[in-house]
Amino acid sequence: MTSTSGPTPASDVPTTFRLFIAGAWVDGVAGETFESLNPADRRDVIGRFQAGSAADTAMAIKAAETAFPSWRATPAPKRGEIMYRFAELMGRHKERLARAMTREMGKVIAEARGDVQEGIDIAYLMAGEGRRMFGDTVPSELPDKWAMSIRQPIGVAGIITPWNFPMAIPCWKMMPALVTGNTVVFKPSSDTPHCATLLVELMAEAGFPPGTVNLVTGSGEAVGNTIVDSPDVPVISFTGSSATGKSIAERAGRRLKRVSLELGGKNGVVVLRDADLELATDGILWSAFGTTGQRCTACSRVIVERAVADDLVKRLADRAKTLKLGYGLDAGVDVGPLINPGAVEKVGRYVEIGRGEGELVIGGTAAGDAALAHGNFFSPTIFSGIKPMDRIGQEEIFGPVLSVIPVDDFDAAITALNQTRYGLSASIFTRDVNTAFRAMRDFEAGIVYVNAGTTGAETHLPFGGWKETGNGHREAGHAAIETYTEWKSIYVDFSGRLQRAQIDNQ
Ligand code: UN1
Repeated sequence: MTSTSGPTPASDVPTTFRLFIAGAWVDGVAGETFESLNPADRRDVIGRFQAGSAADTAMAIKAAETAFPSWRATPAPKRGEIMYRFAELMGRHKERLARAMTREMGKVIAEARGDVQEGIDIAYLMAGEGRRMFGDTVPSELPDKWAMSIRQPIGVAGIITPWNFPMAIPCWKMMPALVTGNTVVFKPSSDTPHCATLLVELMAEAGFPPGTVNLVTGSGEAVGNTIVDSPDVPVISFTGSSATGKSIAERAGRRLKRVSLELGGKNGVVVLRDADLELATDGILWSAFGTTGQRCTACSRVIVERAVADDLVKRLADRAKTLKLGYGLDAGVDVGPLINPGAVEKVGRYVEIGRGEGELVIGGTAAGDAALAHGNFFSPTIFSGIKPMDRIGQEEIFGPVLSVIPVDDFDAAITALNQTRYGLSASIFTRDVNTAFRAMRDFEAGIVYVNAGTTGAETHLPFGGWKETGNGHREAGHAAIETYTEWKSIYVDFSGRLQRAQIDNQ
């Protein structure tokens, strides 16, 4: 195995990792591989990974189908026990997993530990779900008759995940899928195949039977599309861009598949004149520049009452200046790199757009420091004087770019907050309880925070957004179970005679 403690010298021969199909680690049939690089230092090759093909994916689907009948028949509490063991293993390996994550996708080590912890949390939650998975038992309208509903698994679940939460999000999806008795084909982002491999290694060690979890690394075209188009994968869960999500929904819609989508965001923080501005500054910086702005929940808009706008912008800029960019395993680093050079280019393009729309207060450049020259760094960037419908106030940038939008009053703030095609998370800083409740009622978002930033959702409440952030499904919490189960309503008549519902009970 390669080192996970820091960049490996370029001369090291990287390890080649494999696919996991039917309980065995195997090479892809085409024998092609791709590299995963450290975004903080692209000379550091983490490993080579199989560029899985349609044929590999078909084998993984077959393996998952074959494993389904006995996994479905395994009592849910027993499935939960395996999941519990997986959670324990993740806890034991937390530091190793977190360091590997920082190396592969860049988030600073404290946040990488949080990502692993989020995976552990959902694994424990779903392990317990094995003993709940509630249905309804209701009185029948007829005598000597029972009426109840149960949940049943759907079949093979296609799990297509992003790189920004490379352990938490796969766990959010795979744990509810598996505890409810589905089997899984897992296609991770090609930016984080190592994180995915480490997770699946631990899943195998925890005792998930062969074929219940299959890992196929490779491109969206070869692997993702094969999963989405396969008649043998009836449920798909995807987190990523709105463009890919729409295309998945269209393709899967042709086969009437169940599809759960978690897509873009343009999350706003409202700051009112009565707010604790120091607290608001803390919350905004954490949610705008944490994970280098690469969270679906990241704050990229601050909507502030004009009376305190200048004060807030100054506080944000003063503090943003002190944030240290660098390799997330190095002590004192606050902000890691972007995921790849394409992301640096995209953020740069938006900064150019922003220059034409408002005032650049701080940042705006790919980091020039020689020590960072081999990484995908971009400095924390703040624009002020942005109008609600400006492009940088509307489009998802997925980087460390914050737009400050001044408005006249609270009503204008609510209008601006809701003037977006997305609706994932939103927050308000105020000391007025009446205003806070109005915001809780009127913000068009799946997650609302009061006196906190837009990030930091916990795993036992539903996670997901309104409008173009998704298609109405939710991850995490009990809600996650809905995606992966079919309802079955069951009536048992023990009267010994034919009783006709809606007829004999009049
Ligand atoms: C994401 O960015 O897709 O609420 C997930 C949060 C994290 C999850 C973010 N718990 O910021």
